[in-house]
Amino acid sequence: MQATAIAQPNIALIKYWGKRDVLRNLPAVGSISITLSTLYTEVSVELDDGLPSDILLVNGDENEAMLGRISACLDNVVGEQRPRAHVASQSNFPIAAGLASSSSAFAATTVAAAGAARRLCDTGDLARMAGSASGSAARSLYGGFAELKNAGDTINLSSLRDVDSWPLRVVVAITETACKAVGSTEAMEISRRTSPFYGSWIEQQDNDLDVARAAIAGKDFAQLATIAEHNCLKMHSVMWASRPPMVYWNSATMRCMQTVRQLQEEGCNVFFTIDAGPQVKAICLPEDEKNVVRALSETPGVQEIMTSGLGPAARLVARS
Ligand code: 2P0
Repeated sequence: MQATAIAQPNIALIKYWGKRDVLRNLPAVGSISITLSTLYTEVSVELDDGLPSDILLVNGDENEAMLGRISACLDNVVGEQRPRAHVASQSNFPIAAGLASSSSAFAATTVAAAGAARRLCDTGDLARMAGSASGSAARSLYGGFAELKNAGDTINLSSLRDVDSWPLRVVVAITETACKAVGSTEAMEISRRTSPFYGSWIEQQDNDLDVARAAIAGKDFAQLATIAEHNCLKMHSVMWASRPPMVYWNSATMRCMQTVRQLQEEGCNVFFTIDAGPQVKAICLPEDEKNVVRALSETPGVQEIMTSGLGPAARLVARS
């Protein structure tokens, strides 16, 4: 039994950072994201009674490091008594480098595993299963703008806007393609245990979510820009003040932020966000994309530019 799914990574505008239940992987805060269009991960899962153990190929190479999390994700979706699986994952962008590759990889794995097992689930169930594998993956079960609500004993996802109703553009400035030194899962726990700012980060999140939700409902770009940058910088302040400090930025990351500030001063509708990695994502209105691409390409230290619109939800593409 085999199935293939495609998922696009999502970028949080109001960030998830910190867990309230590590075992069940429940986030400590809600988050709001946009799902991208041009970046994607395709995962095929083949359940095979004859296999002695799970096998994972990432971009054609066997990958032991991620195998444990992928096997746990399959156990959760298919059941622990399941046949072993051959899993092959292919992404068209650098992985484990702060480009949200785990969001698309675990969303696609969840959908492909449910498809291979012929398990019927609604989107909310798939999102909860993807989220227990990787928190951000839950949001890639939705296209366009999505919100992850952190209420009660579980997570609930909802769509805030569909893909076409506010066609923002995302310009990604790649400043480094090597894998990050500390993964998000571990870094979040270091922040929770040691950052003096962690408590106020958690306390203020509901307000940031309210402001961003209203900005998205009203297509208020300026309001979304202000709250998204503020939320991003607060998350990085929590990281910087952790022990050991976690600084994901490099000098080109800073220069990209200055480029975005300069563009804003020139009247460009653009704002930045940065995740657990050194890449800068500049979100802009379509009419400003050309200027944003030009300015970021000319910024010293930028190795590559990727552009994207908003994209669709994770989906099954083949089953046999
Ligand atoms: C986010 N990030 O909201 C935040 C912003 C990175 C910075 O979600 O431990 O891979 O697998 O649940 O989802 C990256 O963390 O963490 C992340 P786990 P995940 O997009």
